[in-house]
Amino acid sequence: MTSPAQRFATITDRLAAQAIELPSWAFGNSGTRFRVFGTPGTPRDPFEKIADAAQVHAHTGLAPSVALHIPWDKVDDYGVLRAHAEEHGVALGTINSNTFQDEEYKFGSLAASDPTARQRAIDHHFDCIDVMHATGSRDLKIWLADGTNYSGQDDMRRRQDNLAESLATIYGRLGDEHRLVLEYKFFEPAFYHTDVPDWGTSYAQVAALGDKAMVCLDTGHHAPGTNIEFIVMQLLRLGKLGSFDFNSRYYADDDLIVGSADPFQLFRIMVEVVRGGGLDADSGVAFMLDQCHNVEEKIPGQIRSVLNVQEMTARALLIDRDALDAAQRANDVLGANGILMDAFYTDVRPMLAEWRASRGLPADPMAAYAASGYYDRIVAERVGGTQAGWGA
Ligand code: AOS
Ligand code: ZN
Ligand code: ZN
Repeated sequence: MTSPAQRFATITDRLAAQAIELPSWAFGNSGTRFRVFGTPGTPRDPFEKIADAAQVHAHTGLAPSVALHIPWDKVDDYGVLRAHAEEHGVALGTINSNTFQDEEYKFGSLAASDPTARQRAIDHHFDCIDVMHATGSRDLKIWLADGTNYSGQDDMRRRQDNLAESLATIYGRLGDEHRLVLEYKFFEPAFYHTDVPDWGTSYAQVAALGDKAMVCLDTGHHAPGTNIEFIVMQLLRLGKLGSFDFNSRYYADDDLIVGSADPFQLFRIMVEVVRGGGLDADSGVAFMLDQCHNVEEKIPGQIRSVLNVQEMTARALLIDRDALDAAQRANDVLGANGILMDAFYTDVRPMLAEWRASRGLPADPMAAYAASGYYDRIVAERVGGTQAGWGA
């Protein structure tokens, strides 16, 4: 029987390879439909958002890239933004499109019945692909607000066909090095039907496109009680899990700190990621956060999230796989469950702290950030921060 510390020593190589992408919009002000609260020191432009994201990476070694959202992160020269990111020790990552804020998209975008709205949305994605060439990004992430509020409002079948055609047009424009990831969400802003409501629809749409099209799984986009880890397993099994949008929820699409509402669910998801090879270098799975920090400080909010992902990854890696496999094959119900729970209940925090310090990182990234003086500096320097985007 090996000790937890001995077992931990066997997983550090895999932990060292972990990379979690941060969303630029997490650093801007955000809120609910009731109120957007301002936060002192909020970035005023994409350059400052990237500088803040780089703080998360500097303190954790876990977040080497930043996802952009177009047009919230629109700049004149993306080459300059890319160089700025590199100077700060991070890369530009996924490009998120936006077809939900313009008047023209009132009745939908890529799935809309109106050909003018569809063409506008396709053209926007062409612009995003141009941005990807300049930023060196691999992934174009598409989340659609398309849907209807009332039965009979529009023809669901026609909209699905429109969507397939629009996506094929965008797919044809991708560079060889690019991928398209299609995110699903079961409701909101549409309340009767959504054009990409579930992983099956996303899978059907991307499977029709080709190898460079994958599914994006946002952990907050499922009905309560959904077994998300089953979906993770299935998409990995099918070779179509392109990316995660990690966040946490109690009710709907709450976009809270990852693992805050249900750390055990995050553990179960990471168990299936490990089981399905999603952590392997060649898996291609992008681990992104999709969060908004409404009342809490944003940089520590992101630090807490990436640490939570790291912690649950470590626990998932600690599972005694051989013993679990033997127990499962023997139909040892409680034995198998006990092996999983032993890993979940292993407190890896002291081991992670020690390991971080051994790599020249702060043992306690939250405390190190708080002591760094960065927050006071940005509060003094920045006045009039921008909003993350909703309603902007
Ligand atoms: C929306 O609910 C989705 O989660 C998208 O990923 C969206 O583009 C992102 O939250 C940025 O606002
Ligand atoms: Zn998302
Ligand atoms: Zn969402």
